[in-house]
Amino acid sequence: MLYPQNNKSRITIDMSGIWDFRLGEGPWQRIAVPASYNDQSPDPLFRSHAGTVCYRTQLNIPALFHGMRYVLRFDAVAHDATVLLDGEEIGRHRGGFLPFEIDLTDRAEPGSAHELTVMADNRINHSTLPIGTEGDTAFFGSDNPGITSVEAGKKRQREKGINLPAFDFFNYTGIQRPVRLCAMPRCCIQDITVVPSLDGHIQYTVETLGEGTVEVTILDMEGREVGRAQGAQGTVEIENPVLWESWPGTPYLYTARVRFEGDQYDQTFGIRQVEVKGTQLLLNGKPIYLHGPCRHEDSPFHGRGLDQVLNMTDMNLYHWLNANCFRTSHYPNAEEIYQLCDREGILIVDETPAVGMWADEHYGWDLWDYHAKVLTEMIHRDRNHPSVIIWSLGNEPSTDTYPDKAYDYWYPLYELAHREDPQNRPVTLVGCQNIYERDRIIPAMDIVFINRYYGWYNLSGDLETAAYALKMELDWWADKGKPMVLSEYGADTVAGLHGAVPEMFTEEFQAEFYRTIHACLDERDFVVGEMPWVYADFSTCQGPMRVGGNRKGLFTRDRRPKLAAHALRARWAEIKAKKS
Ligand code: GCB
Repeated sequence: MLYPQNNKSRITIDMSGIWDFRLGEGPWQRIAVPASYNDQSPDPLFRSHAGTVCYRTQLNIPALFHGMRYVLRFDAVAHDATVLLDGEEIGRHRGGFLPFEIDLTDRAEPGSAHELTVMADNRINHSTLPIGTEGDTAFFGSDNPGITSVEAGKKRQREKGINLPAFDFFNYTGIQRPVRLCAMPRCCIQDITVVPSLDGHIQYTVETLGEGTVEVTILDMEGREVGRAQGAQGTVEIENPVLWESWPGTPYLYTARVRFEGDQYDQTFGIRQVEVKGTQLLLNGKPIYLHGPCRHEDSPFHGRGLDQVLNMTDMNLYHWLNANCFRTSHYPNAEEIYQLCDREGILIVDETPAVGMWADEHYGWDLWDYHAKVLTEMIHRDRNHPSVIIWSLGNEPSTDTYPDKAYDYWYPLYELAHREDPQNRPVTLVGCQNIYERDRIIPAMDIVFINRYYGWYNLSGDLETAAYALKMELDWWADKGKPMVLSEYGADTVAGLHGAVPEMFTEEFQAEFYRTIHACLDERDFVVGEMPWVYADFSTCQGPMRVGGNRKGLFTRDRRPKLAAHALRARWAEIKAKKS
C-alpha cells in the first residue's frame, strides 16, 4: 500500500483535528486525532477502560474529486477498527500498527458531506498481537496465589473486565496515526516495489488499477534524470550509482518517478545491500557494527500517537548519541519515522507486534495465520526503505520449554519473511533470557538477537558476577558461527538519584552497568551490535516493579540525558570512528 502523496495527480486531505469521542456508552466528549486517547483526560477511565471507544467527525468529499478515485486511509487504529459512514459499516481492520484503506468512490458523491464513525477496540488476549493476559490479574510481581481474600479480589477484578497486557508497555490505543482522504485518477498506481543492486541495476514492479502504459524515470538527489524504462516491471540501469550509507556516511536517495496514464507517484529508494556472511553483518559489502538503543513510540500527552516534532528530536538525539540504529520494539512504527531514517541514515530493525508470547501454551493457540498476515503486511509496507536492514519476527517468546514446538511455529515465519521480501534482508527473532542450551529456534536465525539482563533481573546489582555469567554465555554462542547482537540490556534508573556507591536505580549504576557489559562485548568479534534497553523512559501499566513506568531510558521520558547517555555518547563516538 502506497503512502499518501500530494502531487499534480493526487490530492491528500489530512483529517487531523478535534473529533467527537466516547468511551463505551459514556457521554460524548472531544479528543485530538491522531494521538492515543488515554492521556488526554484526567478521567481514570481513559487509562483503564477495556472495550470499544467511538470516534466521530464530519467527512466532506470535495466537488473537485469528480471523476477521481478516492479512499480513506487509516495509518493505524489500535487495535481493531470498524468504520461506519452515515451509520452504515464500510470497513473493518484487525491489528493496531499497520495501515488500511477503504474505497469511497462509489459510496460517497463528490460534493457531499457525511458522518464518519470509527469504533476502536483496545482489548488484547491470546489471539491478538500484542498478547493480553486473558483473565490473569497480574503481569509483574507476585500476586499471592492461594490467599482467600486475595483470590476473592482477583475474581472481582475479572468480573470488572480487567484486561492487562502480557507485555511491558502501556496499552495505548485509539486513532494513533493520521487519517487521510486521498484522491487519485481512476486508472492509478497501486503499489511499487524497487529492488536495487550495488552495480546500479534497479529492478522494479508497478501494480496498477486499469490498463495503460507505465513509465519509470529515475532521478538522483538533485532531481536529474539518470535512467528510464517502460512497462509494469523491468530493470533500469544507473551509471556510477551512489550508494546509500548509514550515518555518518551519506544516505543517498534516488527517486523512481512512476507515471501511469494520468497518475504519478514518486517512490524514493536507496542503493544498498545488507547481508550476513560468516559471523559478520555487511552493509554494502563492509562489516557494520550496530550501536543504538531500542526505541518505543511513547511520549507525554501523545502516548503512542504520531508526533513529528518528537520524531525529529529523537533522530537528532540519535545523532547526538553517535548511535546508528534502533529496533522498532515492539511493533511496526509510524511510516514517517522510516522516511526520516532513510534520510538521516539511521538503520532500523523492523519488528512485528508479536510480543507477550512468553506463555508456553501459546503454541497451542490459533495465532499463526494472523501472525503471518501481519508479518507479510509489515514487509509489504516497509520493503522499499533502505533504512530497514533486518526483519524481527517478534520479541521474547518462550523458546526453551518446548523447543520443538517453538521451532515449528517460528521457522515457517522465518521462511515467509524471506519469501515476501524481494530484497531478502536478514531475519531474526529476539530471544528472551532462557536456558539457551535448549533453544533451537534463536540459533536458527540469520543473525542472533538476544535480550539479557545479567546484573539487573538476575545477579542483581553484582556487576562483577554479571560479567562472569554473560561471558560464559557468550562463549557458548561463539561456537555457533553466527553474528550476534545484544538486543536488550539495561537497568532502571531514576533520573536525579545519585550515589557515591553505584547501587541499583542510581545514575551511576546505569553507567557502570553499561561499562561492565560493554567490556564483555568488546572481547568478541562475532558480536556485531549493542542495542541497550532503552532509548527513553516509557509508560507501562501499574505494577510493583514500575515506578511511574519503565525507567531504563538513557533519556527521561521528556528526553533529558541521564549520566549513561553521556557515557554511551563517548563510547559510540569511538565506535563510529573505528567500526562503522
Ligand atoms: C524485556 C522486554 C521489554 C521490557 C524489558 C524490561 O525483556 O523485551 O519489553 O520492557 O525487558 O525493562 O523489563
